[in-house]
Amino acid sequence: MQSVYLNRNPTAKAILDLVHSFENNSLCYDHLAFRTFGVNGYGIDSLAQFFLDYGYTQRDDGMNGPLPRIFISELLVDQMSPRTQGIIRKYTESSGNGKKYAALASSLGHLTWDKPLYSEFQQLARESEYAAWTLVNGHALNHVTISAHRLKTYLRDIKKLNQFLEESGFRLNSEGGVLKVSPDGLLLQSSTVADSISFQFSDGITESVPCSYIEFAERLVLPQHENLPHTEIKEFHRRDGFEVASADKIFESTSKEQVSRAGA
Ligand code: OOG
Ligand code: NI
Repeated sequence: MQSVYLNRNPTAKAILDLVHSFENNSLCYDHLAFRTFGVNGYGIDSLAQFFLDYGYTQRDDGMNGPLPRIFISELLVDQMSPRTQGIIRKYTESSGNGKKYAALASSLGHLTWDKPLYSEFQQLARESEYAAWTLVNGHALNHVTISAHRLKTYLRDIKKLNQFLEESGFRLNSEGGVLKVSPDGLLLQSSTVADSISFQFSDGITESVPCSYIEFAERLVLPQHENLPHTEIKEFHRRDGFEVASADKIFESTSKEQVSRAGA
C-alpha cells in the first residue's frame, strides 16, 4: 500500500525522504487512513476485515502497540442525491465480489470497480469531493501520518515541523488554519495539500484528479501523567483518538480549493 502511495504522490515521498534523512533514518507513523463508500458492503468493514485478521482491534481510544492506528471512514451514501447514489451503486455493483479484495486492490493500486465516465466524476465532485475522490482512488491509502512527538530532533514540536516544511517549499492545508488543535489542546495536526494525478476516464477523457496527501500529528502527554520523567513516557500516556472538528478540516486536503491553491 505504501509503495503505491509513494509512487503516486511525489510530495508525500519528498517529505518522507526529507524528514527521514533529517531524523537520521528513523520515523514512526501515527496512523494510516482510507476512505470507503458506505453501501453494498463496501463501507468500513470491507477494509477493516483485513486489519482485524492481522490482529488489529477496533477501538475509539486506548492504544496498545507499536503499529500505527488505522483510520477508516465511509461516505453515508443514503444521504446523497438520487443521481449520485445511482453512480456509486452502479460502480460498487459492477465490481462483483470486489468488496472482499479491498485490501488487495489497495496494495496493487487497482480499483475493484470499472473506471467511471468523466461526467460521473464531475457529478460526484459537485456534491461531495470525498465521493469523487473515492470513485477514482478506490481503497488507495488516502494519507499516512508522521508521528511528530516520536521524532528525535526539534521537529518533534509540530509547529517547528510545519515551519521547516514551509521553509523547504511545501504548502500546507490552510483550511481553518494550518495547525488543527483539539478542544483539550492535546492533539495537534497539520497536513499537506493532495498531489494530483492524471486519470484516464472510461470515455477516453484524461484529466488531473486529486490523489493523496501526508499528515503530521503531535499527541501531548495527558495531564495525569505530566510528572513522569521524559524517558518513561510511552505512547499510551499521550492523548489518543481523533477529533471530529479537526478531521473536518483535514478532509479538505483533497478539495479542489486547496489543491488548486497548491498549484497556484
Ligand atoms: C481523513 C481526514 C481526517 C484525521 O486524522 O482526523 C483525518 C480523510 O481525508 O479521509 O485524517
Ligand atoms: Ni489523518
